[in-house]
Amino acid sequence: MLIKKPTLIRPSEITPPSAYLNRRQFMQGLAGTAAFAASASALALPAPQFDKGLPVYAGPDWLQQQLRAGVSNKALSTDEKVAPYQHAIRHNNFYEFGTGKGDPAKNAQDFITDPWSVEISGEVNRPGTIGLEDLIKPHQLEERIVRLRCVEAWSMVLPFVGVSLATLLKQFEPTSKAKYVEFTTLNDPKQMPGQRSVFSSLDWPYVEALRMDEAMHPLAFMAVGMYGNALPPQNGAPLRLVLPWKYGFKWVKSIVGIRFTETMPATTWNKMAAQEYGFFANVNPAVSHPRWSQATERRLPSSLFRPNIIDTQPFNGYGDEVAHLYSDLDLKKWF
Ligand SMILES: Nc1nc2c(c(=O)[nH]1)N[C@H]1C(S)=C(S)[C@@H](COP(=O)(O)O)O[C@H]1N2
Ligand SMILES: [Mo]
Repeated sequence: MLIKKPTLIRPSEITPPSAYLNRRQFMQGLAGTAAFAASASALALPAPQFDKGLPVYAGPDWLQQQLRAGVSNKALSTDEKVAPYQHAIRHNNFYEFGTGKGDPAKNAQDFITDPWSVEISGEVNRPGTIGLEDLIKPHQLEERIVRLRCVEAWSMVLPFVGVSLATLLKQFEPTSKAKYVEFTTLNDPKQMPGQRSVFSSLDWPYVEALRMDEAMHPLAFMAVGMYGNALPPQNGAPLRLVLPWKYGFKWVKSIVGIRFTETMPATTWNKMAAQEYGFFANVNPAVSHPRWSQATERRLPSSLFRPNIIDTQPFNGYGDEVAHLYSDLDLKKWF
């Protein structure tokens, strides 16, 4: 059973990014960092600090204070080895900033994430626009170390900091008509080169959604931080979903809209290719993508000599927690 009573840890126990790097990775990181550090130094707000040559994102003052005041527990966390920080911030999917894995780290550094607000709408008693600080400040921050399994068959273990999604959503008082909740990424072609690209096959803004019972599940999480600090822009600053039992494409980044609906919303990847990307997108080794198997995954970091291929688990290994949500669904049909 993953669900334990949370305990508080002292701020001094928050793990700084450097502690996630072993010495060898640190040396490799430095060797490859000069060019990256140079490009990241011409920054808009918030300016990253550098921790052993890697950019660390402080975020706004209120968030930094909240992070230092203490982050709770390791409840719902895996004890697997966390990906080295430099991999987490340089291997990204964030098509708004380009389709290459290294594009977001290059193109998102000037992305303005403060001030930020989120519009709450639809089947809800308390709609309106709420500033990020007002959304997050009332809640105790929590660290969750989770597996991210991309539909492209790679995975990473990442340490997020944030708040349970249920806690955030309940305060808006969804009505009894709210059966789904939809999350929308910022639409800003001026800042997001991928949204200007004529080659883009995706419709903007990026939208994904959950059934209400999925959104209210204790594993569903809203992150504002990573590796003990604010979220880097390439990882979806300042606010992104963490849904450990679902393929990464459901983990919407840089959220500006939360809408409660009675009917199933149209979602970005499903609209692009419904036969390849289902609405539910639960990790499932038994249902292949039409163009590749989902039975195994490449756990990052990996290399030619150490490919690090592991078996993919149903619901990404979180079946004990979430399988009951889908007991009446044929998962081959509702993939
Ligand atoms: N807005 C937006 N959110 C997104 C994506 C995207 O392209 N745009 N890519 C998704 C995919 S496919 C994955 S695997 C994860 C990757 O998260 P990471 O870059 O923090 O590892 O973000 C998801 N969230
Ligand atoms: Mo993905």
